[in-house]
Amino acid sequence: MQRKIRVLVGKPGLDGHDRGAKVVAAALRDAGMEVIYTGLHQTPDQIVEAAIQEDVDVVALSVLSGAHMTLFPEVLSQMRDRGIGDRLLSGGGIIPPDDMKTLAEMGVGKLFGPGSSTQDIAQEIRRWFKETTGEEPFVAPAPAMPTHVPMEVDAPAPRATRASAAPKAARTVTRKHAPKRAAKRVTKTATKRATKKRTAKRATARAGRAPARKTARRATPARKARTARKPARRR
Ligand code: B12
Repeated sequence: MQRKIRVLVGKPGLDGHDRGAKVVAAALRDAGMEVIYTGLHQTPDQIVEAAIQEDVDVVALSVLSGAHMTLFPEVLSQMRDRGIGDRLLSGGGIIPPDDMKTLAEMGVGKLFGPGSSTQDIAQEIRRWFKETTGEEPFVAPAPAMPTHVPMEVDAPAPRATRASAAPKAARTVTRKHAPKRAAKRVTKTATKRATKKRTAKRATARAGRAPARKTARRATPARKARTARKPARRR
């Protein structure tokens, strides 16, 4: 019968880089393993205690702080002292190849650096499990293909005239944004018009004339008299 491999993902020390640990923990869970994540800032003692309590097959540490040459040997030593030295101690993080070699000679399993494939990590854990226990590990079936196409969410809003030509999914997503865009366009045009008017007014004011009027003034008798009294402009 197939059994789920139990893995404890631990973050020892003051290292706050937890992205890698979370990515690996999620990937191993998706691959069909039982994963326990300790969370940040655990001591080697706490990690080994949790490994015993949870009866895990694998203790996997994530170390990006540079303290791997202290933390891995410490956890390994405690695992041996407390009767779980037959389990796999593995992990990853910022660990130079030379240090990986030294740790392997001490008895630490394969370690994974930045850019490692999570499939390779899962495969290595399964390989170790099969080889050590002789049991067949449970492997989760491959996930189904996604049914939605997220690309369409960012598709530009179709023009009103071309709306019917746009693919259906894109139309549904963008329609709710269309009024906003239209409002923006209106505001833009109004602002442009107002700026144009203001510029024209300033230009005429600078030239010393009154701004041109759209409608001609009615020639009232009083106005006629005023115009007649005005002296002719000198050149
Ligand atoms: C993102 C990042 C941060 C983020 C962390 C966000 C977070 N919540 O994780 C922030 C901005 C907070 C940060 C802060 C710091 N950072 Co930083 N950071 C990085 C950066 C750019 C990427 C790390 C990352 O998330 N990668 C993506 C994940 C998915 O990849 P990963 O962690 O490497 O994991 C993969 C493998 O390593 C491995 N793996 C990792 N864990 C595990 C666990 C198991 C069980 C297994 C099997 C495999 C495995 O498999 C993973 C998948 O491929 C690296 C540079 C780099 N290119 O790696 C620097 C880096 C890690 N940071 C560094 C430093 C120095 C710091 C600071 C000390 C800077 C400072 N002076 O403040 C602080 C420390 C903060 C702290 N409290 O610890 C140094 C570490 C140097 C070292 N150890 O020798 C690095 C290498 C940058 C550099 N080149 O100098 N950092």
